[in-house]
Amino acid sequence: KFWGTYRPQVYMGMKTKSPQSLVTGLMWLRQHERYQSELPLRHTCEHGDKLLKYGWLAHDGVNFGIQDVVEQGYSLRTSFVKVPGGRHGGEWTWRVTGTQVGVTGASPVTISLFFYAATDGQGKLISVVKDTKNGRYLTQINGETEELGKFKIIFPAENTGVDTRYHTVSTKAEGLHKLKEAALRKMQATIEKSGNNKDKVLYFLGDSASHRNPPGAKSDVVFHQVTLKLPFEIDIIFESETSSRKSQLSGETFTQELAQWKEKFDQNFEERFPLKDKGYDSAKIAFAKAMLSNMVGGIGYFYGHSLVQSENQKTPVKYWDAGLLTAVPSRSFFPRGFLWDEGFHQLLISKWDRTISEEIIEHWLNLLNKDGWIPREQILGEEARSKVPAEFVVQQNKNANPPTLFLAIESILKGFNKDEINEHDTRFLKKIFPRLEVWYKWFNTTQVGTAPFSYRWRGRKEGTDDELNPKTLTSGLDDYPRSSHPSQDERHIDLRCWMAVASGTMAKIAKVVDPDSAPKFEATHKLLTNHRIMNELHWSAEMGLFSDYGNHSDRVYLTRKTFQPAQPNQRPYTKMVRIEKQKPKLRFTDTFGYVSLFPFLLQILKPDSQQLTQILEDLSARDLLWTEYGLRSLSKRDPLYMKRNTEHDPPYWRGAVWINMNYLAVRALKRYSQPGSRNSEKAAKLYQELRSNLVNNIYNEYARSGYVWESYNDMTGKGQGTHPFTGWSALVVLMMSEQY
Ligand code: 6A9
Repeated sequence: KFWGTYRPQVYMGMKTKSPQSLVTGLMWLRQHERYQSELPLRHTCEHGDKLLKYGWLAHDGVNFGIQDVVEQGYSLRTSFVKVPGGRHGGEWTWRVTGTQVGVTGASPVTISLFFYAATDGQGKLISVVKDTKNGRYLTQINGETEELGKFKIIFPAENTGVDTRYHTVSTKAEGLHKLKEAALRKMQATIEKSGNNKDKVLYFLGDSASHRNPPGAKSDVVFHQVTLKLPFEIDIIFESETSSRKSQLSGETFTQELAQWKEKFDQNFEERFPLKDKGYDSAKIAFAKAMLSNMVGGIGYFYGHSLVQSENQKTPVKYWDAGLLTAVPSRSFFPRGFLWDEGFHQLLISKWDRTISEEIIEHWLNLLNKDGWIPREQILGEEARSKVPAEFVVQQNKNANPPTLFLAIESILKGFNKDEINEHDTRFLKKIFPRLEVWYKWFNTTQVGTAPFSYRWRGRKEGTDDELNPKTLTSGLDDYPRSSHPSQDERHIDLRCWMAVASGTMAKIAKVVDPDSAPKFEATHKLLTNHRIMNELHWSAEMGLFSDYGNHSDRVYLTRKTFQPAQPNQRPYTKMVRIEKQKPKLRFTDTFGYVSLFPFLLQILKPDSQQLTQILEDLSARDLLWTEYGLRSLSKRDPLYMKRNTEHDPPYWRGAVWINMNYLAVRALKRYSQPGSRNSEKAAKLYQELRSNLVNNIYNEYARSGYVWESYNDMTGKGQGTHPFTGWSALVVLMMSEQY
């Protein structure tokens, strides 16, 4: 697992799991195109590229992958196979296959592919170039880096059609976040005849280009430009000097090895997710395979440091440099690690390949600081930072995020052999336990509320009338309504439930690795799952729902007000501000939505409890949370349902259907449908309906739009927000296979 597609932010790229890794990648453009100011050169995954679809169809996280990238009029298939061996992390071959799609008889499209290799501050790359009648042809790159030793990247000539043109350039870039700029600097438009037309085409024309290398650049980059007509098939081979492989992995050998891996993948998939047995047709199974593959193929390796603000410092300080292997929520819009997303990701990944999950969990836990805190959003390295607006970069060291890694660990524990925990399992638990303990303690000291056994998310803005309801980014549910006036007296039911889960899992692990400490976790678990205490703190008897508590008024509104700046010569301006038509007071917030479901979602309620009966009844009410597309986040009858938070801030968790929460709901319904309780029949019925609503809608939207989405519209079922979002929305695979 040294080499991998650990650059999920680009359409196709590979690097090694090491700091200052050599990176390889692909850019492309369609020639003879009319374009305005922005050149249609594809590189990082962008909404603005408007691709019809892209993503892995098959990817096992280790050995191979097959991805389709579909553009208007043509598609590219990028596949790779890795080969272990040698002393430097193995070798690989990529294949790019171009196909024309759409109208038959249309004149063939001309594509330029730009393969590149780039260093990140260490190592060297030497181009081996041959001048041919088709241009300057880069036959191979000879390179060397600390961790790869000597290697070759070979560009075989087999697929040279008569019309194929070659160009190459060796250049420099300011860093890995500036590779596209480095390419564009060296590219020149020339006029070329094609048929009767004279068109603009873009080639590397060496040093006649107007721009020179930037000073002080730290990346060496070599580009291999191949310009050819569709259809085509091209291989690129990475060979290590220390490998012992006899035949080159290309051509027919590659075709065969790829087919073998694909077959194995299909078998493994069927074994782990038996979807045929569940009655799914081949289209839905292919969809599920793509979901898993994008989750696994979206794993990235990032290296760098967070910027952290603590109370003790005037300005943010650097966290230490560290590497992070992590799945990402979205390759296009947030290609980086998010703490609570990761727990959901690992629920799926651990069922595919437990060793990958274990490694990722260990990586995350290594980011704990001495206090026991893990930053919520991991923006590591220049490439990651280049995608984030400055105001989002700094992480606050008082801010939490749900400890969902416990869900993933719990799910991994379930897979253990109960009678005899083997050496591997014990080693894993021993490794993570001390870190989990510090993390758990951090929550139990910094995130507790004033009332005994209560918890409170930090990081809400106090004393502001800028927002309709001050956000709780830390909870992961951003603008989901909490008490209108944040204060010390608040208590949050979702955080309390997360801690109930955490204490339960801690107790289970402790029993294996540190039995003496188990009773204290068990005691906490007992307290946090005690119905009487939970009801006292959070059950709003008047409304019949679990609720947050705090200083709250539900009669708050945004209105436009005019302000006169201090300087008399400046013009008055207007702004939306919050006004209250009723003073806040300490009370239950009585909001019905995802947060009120937590004792059910995290299965803290006893199967026979009256509260569960109430929740199940409310779940199916169509004017509250139930929709044909899944459960919406906030009751349609809530005063803040689909309300903007500021004039610039549209509703996010105020109505939309989110898949992580729906996965927990489906999972809980399955558990509560076990016969023997008075709630089981109702739960069983809801389980079937909710599961099929979700699976059908996510699948239909994928078929319609080509993508999986961040959330789904509660009125139309349409995907919305960022895409592809094969983070937690990919949990649909577990719903299909009924693995919880
Ligand atoms: C904004 C914009 C190019 C928001 O999936 C990641 C998180 C979730 O953890 C959270 O629960 N998302 C959810 O409410 C996306 C957060 C993106 C923040 C970055 C910067 C990038 O501009």
